Amino acid sequence: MTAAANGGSAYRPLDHDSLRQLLASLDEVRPLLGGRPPEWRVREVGDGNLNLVFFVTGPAGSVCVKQALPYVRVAGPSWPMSIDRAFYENAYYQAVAPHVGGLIPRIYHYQRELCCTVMERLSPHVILRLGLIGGRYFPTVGRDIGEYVARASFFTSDLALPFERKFDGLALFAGNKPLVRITVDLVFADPYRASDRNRHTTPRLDSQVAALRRDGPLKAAAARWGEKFLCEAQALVHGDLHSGSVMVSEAESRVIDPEFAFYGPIGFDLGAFFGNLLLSWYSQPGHATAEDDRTAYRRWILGQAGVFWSTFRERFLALWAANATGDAFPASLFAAGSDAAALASAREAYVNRLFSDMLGFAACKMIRRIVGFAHVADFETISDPDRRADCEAGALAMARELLVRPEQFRSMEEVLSALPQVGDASE
Ligand code: SR1
Ligand code: MG
Repeated sequence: MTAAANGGSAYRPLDHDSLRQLLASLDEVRPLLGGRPPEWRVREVGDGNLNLVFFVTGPAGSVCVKQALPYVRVAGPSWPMSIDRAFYENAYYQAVAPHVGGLIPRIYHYQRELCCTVMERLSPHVILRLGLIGGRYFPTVGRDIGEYVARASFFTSDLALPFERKFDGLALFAGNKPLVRITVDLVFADPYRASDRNRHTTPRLDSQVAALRRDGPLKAAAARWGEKFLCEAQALVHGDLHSGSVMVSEAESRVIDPEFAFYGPIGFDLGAFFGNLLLSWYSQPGHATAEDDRTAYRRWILGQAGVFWSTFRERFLALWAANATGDAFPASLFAAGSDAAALASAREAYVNRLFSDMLGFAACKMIRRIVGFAHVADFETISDPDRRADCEAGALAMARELLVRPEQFRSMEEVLSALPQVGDASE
């Protein structure tokens, strides 16, 4: 039994009627919907890999309900999956809520036996990934997510916490093993070996994928990042912070879906977001039309990637300067004015390591979305397979550079200037 074990017997997947009944029993939710339960319109809208997601609308408003299924939704019951992930998602939201303000949805109710969460229905927000495919502009997203990762990771790290509290968090989230297992297999192992779960755009990418699975230096680099993922319990991380886990409007952004949460490297969250921006950038030629070749849009994506990193860096350092309350780098060691330079340089070194970590994890995330089990709509919605393969091949080549020649990339400028110029044959 884990700390999260839900007892099991009361669990059942929700349907429209049982969901209405559940919501009708919740004093905090009924007024949000208004009217009477038979008037509430229920729609199942989940399009992710794992869960059921419902929108429920009444005369007064609507809510979103997410329920964990006892299997991987996209695979079906042949791939069982722990429903305790809803517990960890809720525990993560609780842990970061005091620090991230309005950057997560409001949680109205968590129902432990049913493994479901009733939360704010975000509107007019859309999933960032879909917005990027549509070529839409979200002016605050890079800044918002940079701020989010800085706050959520700093305040759960040893830089801010006494180790006893950090150890409590470690012990709690250590139970989220089945979700960490997914990442260990699907991100750091399967893409580099034969697995029935893998697929790629065939036959166009056959030779590139075969080469990748014979590429010793690439596999060793990916394995080193896999080891870091398991070994470096730096902070409580979201664990799956791709562009499908961010909802955006033109005015703001919210982070959703933290069911993969665990204590891991901060760079894993940074890399998930950054890597998915790069995937979007590589996919853009596949979404070009006669009216919009997406050149300007690609520039905007890279601009957001830059803002994301610079906001994270600046905010993380500022939080550290103002809240050095943890057992790592204790403030009492650096109390004298003469210690300031050494401390500043240690802090710079810390964030520089996070930059390298972001790039390594981003590369692993890019590769798994092209040759592994779970692909991304950025590429999957490009219907011409030749066009799709061209976009994917470019992303794979860049990911390989990031993994095998990391010394080339000490700054965001160096990363962005390594991207093929628009119009390049190598693009
Ligand atoms: C079996 S779940 C596949 C993927 O979906 C989630 O979004 C995670 O990224 C996971 O690896
Ligand atoms: Mg998810």
